Amino acid sequence: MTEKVIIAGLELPNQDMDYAMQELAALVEANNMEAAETVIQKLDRPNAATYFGSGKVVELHELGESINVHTLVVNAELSPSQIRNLEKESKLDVIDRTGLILEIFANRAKSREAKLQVEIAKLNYQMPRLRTSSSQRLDQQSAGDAGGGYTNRGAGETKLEMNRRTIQQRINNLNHELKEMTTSSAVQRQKRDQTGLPSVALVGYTNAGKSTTMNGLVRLYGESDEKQVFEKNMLFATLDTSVRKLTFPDQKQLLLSDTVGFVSNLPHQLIKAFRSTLAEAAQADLLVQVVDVSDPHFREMIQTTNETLQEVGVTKAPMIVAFNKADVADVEFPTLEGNEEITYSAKDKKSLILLTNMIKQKVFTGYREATFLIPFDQGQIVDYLNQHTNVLKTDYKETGTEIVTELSSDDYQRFHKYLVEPVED
Ligand SMILES: Nc1nc2c(ncn2[C@@H]2O[C@H](COP(=O)(O)OP(=O)(O)OP(=O)(O)O)[C@@H](O)[C@H]2O)c(=O)[nH]1
Ligand SMILES: [Mg+2]
Repeated sequence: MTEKVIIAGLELPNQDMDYAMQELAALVEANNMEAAETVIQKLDRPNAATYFGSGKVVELHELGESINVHTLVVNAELSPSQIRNLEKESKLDVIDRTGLILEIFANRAKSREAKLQVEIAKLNYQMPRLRTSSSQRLDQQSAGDAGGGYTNRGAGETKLEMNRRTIQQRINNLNHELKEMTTSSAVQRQKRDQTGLPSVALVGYTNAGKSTTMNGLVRLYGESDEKQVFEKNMLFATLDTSVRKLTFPDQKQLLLSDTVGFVSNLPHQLIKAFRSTLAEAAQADLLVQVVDVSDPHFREMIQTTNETLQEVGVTKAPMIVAFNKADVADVEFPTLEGNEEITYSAKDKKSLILLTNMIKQKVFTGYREATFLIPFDQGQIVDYLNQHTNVLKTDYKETGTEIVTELSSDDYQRFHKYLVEPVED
């Protein structure tokens, strides 16, 4: 059964509260809970002790009693003492926005790498929130995670200190393990780089349609045994980066990766933890920012995505902005705006082909047509050209096989000595 909760936020000056609370409700849903009531308080600044003003706290308590709800989700990151005070006075379990997102990530993480990253983020969040009294939600959870080494039963300050040390030690160990893993994935990345294939990363706000776009492209150009990635109408469906190889009819190939989605105010602990995974995106030759153009707030989402990319250090890669879900946005599609923007639907084949052409134009630069004469005893070169380049014509001459083909400048250099009428660079 999904747990019913109350969601609450402060309307501070200059805030689009409807949007913020809608998004919080979607996050709550992504954590298998349901927002039964929404409470908003207008204030100039948060109350230092309880975040909400005292009248509102009483109201929250009464509301909880009357609808029999025991959990309050707050649309901000609260200080440890604010959570403590608010819990005490509202008699509700309090989850702040950061804690909520961390819980979602913890439930979704599948790969060892994602699990490690989420656990480090969670421990970093919990550390200042450890306390000696009461058995609160977070203490219970952390006890489970770390093998029960630090439940708090009011044993006093020394126990608390010890718990902090245990957690710090665990964070260090996990970081170490993660670093080793990242090193090996960096090695893998290097291996892929050596294949010389360009890489393209799908990035963007959560639920924009990155995975659907990836699956559509893989269906068209992927290897036949390539698995589909998980796509679903919920926030943070994807936590692990997946990479797929695409091969186009002209034999050109590239590596496409699907990445974790972003959300406004993504907890800094998570950004830090996911930095290494997202570094994958930083290595890409091209970013495709997928945007849900059917969402009235798509402009804010683009802004958040750009800011988050900056935060994780992805600043230099060229980017295409791909306005997705045009089929439900009442706009014409597929259409191009210059060679930097496309309006499309990830569920429409014509759209995907247009997007592909756009991507290809950006990443396959330096390709040229050339004619080679390959001696008959160099059959392996003929095989290579047939498999990896866009062969336009083959003729059998007395001295060898003549091949007219379109190929990358690397391959061009490689087979330079077999060129017929070599062209000066
Ligand atoms: N109508 C319509 N729905 C789409 C389109 N593209 C994706 N969707 C739906 O949007 C929802 C989210 O799609 P995903 O591909 O999982 O989104 P994502 O960007 O990978 O999301 P995260 O992994 O959570 O970051 C799914 O229900 C998709 O079926 C589209 O072009 N049109
Ligand atoms: Mg996804």
